[in-house]
Amino acid sequence: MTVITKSDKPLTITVTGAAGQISYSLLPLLATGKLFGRSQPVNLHLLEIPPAMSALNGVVMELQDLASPLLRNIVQTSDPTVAFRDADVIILVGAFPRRKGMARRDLLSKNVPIFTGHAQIMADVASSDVHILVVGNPANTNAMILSRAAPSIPSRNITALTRLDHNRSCSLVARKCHVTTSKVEGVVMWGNHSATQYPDFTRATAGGKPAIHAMGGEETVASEVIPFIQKRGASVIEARGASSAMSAAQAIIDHLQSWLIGDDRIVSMAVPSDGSYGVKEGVWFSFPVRCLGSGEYEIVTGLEISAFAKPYIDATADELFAEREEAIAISQ
Ligand code: NAX
Repeated sequence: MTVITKSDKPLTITVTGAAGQISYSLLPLLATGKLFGRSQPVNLHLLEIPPAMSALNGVVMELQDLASPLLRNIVQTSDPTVAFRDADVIILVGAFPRRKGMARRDLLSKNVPIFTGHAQIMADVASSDVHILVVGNPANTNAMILSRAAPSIPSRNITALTRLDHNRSCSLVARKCHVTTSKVEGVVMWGNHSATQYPDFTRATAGGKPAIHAMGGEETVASEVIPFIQKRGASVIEARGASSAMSAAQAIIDHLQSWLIGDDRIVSMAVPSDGSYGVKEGVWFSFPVRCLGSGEYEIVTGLEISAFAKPYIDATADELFAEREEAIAISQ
């Protein structure tokens, strides 16, 4: 994928759930070159459900009022065929929200048809080299369902967002070790974007020195630090009365920049498992990845998995396989 063109040809980015709160933080970043740089024009195709079209119209007015020279064409629509046509990059933010008291199966039963329907349309009308990021929850399993429903799209071109969890962990290390986040390396986010996610600080360094002692040692990491990260989303909701949006939007930009442009650092992305670390194929699992540029990546293999880490990785893999079974049963 040639994502940075020297020509004046705009890249087309489709965003679903475009009138929602993450998109409200994300769209200005896309429109002003924070993803592909200030010489790459973009078209924005914005998809919403019919009841949200009026709100979307307001968002579009604001996008126009940004007066960004990079923003060429804006399409606002409730028709996925229009939204996905010729898309180079698709960011799937729109999803049925989890309501109070809703079991995970209920959430899956609402989202499986949405992602299945979108997948088939994308396969037909998007660019032949489209790259798709799934954000809407349950993100890992939505990505799996999407891939099954659109076998003509290479599964490597479909990833799900765990970069927010990764960024939360890097920021925590930086705060504990009194360094800037640019000095933090080696954090890995394993597994599902859910409460079973495993933020792994085993190899984390701050300014080149192991961070684990400043984090309180293994016992404190287990009893306080890992739950702190796993519950961070819930803490934001409790404090703000709304879920993470600004940080989610930035994580989307970070994920896409690493994936599509390249990154020297090892980052975390949910990608189709290739069997690495004993995680069987069939689920989108967050692994440490090295992004090679132009949408190419490789899972970093050979990291030692300690006796401390293994039960966490197994638990989040088990959850993803259980979700996979439920989602497939719903789709049949
Ligand atoms: P909002 O409820 O503010 O926005 C979602 C928007 O999606 C709404 O405007 C809704 O009308 C639209 N929508 C619903 N069904 C649609 C469909 N079939 N086609 C197009 N649009 C549709 O939620 P927001 O806070 O923006 O969060 C969006 C999603 O991101 C949620 O599923 C949320 O759980 C998920 N998140 C995922 C994260 C991750 O790291 N993977 C972190 C942030 C966030 O929690």
